[in-house]
Amino acid sequence: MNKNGAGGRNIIIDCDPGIDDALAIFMALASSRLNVLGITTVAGNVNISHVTRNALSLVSLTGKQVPVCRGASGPFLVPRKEGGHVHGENGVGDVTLPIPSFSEDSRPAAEFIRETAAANSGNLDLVAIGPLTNVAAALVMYPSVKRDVRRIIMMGGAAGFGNVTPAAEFNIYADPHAAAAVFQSGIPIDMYGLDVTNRALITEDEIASLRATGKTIPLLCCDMLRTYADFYHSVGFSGLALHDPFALACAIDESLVEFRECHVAVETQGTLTRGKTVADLHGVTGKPVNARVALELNRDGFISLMTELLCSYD
Ligand SMILES: [Ca+2]
Repeated sequence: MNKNGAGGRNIIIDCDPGIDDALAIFMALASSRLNVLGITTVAGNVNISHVTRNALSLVSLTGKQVPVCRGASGPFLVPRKEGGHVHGENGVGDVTLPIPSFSEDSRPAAEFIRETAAANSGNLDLVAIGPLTNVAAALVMYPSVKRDVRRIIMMGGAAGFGNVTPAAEFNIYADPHAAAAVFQSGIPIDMYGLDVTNRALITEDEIASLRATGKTIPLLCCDMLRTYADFYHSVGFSGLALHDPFALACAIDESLVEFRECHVAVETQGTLTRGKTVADLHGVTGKPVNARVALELNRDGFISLMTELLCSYD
């Protein structure tokens, strides 16, 4: 039991919905093993107004209500980078979402993180599935956050190759200085990077099975995934890489992956490699472990868990 009397792991989802963020939000709110205390939004896939409105609409669709707090409208030091070519102009595959049934919380994201972490000290995990600007802002402004947050579960980075550049993954590249601050924070990090999420693929047959349920939320997910499919097919993938849903699934069941504990640093300067997560998998630097980097995954187990959660809505 947690302090709110509900079962499950207390989390805040920091996100930039985002098609794959949308699926992750639906999954989180359906899981009895997670207790979503709030959602904070950050500019990333699309601008802060779109991601915040999308988050409100997505939560409304579930029939639940959690605080949705607006966060950073751009990164600390670098120009803003959007992922609209992957996620559509409105961030959710240009699917029209319903008008939200409730309003955004008046607390800024970083303040909400501070307050919620203090109220659940040692019993709160941040699930960060967008650029890390809000998380870094909370750490910089409120030192108590380092003490109160138990773990950061992150979709971001790669021990291997990047996607937005040959070296860097989108969430880290979008705000490398924020990511560097998070990796230097001392809070234990579970890093679900492209090493696993590029293999967390859903096939067209599996999408067809979701659609065949005829249920509202699975159908909406399939509609959003159409835009996502256009991108992944254009870059030669055999399926659609479900980055954020995979990290969220691992917040529920970490046995879906195998980790390597190591030190991870973020390149903030390199002209070719800015935003790369440099994972010292072989311990050559002698620097202390600050992350568990997921390197292997149970794809079938992930798809099964995701399908179960998405189809649990009426
Ligand atoms: Ca995201």
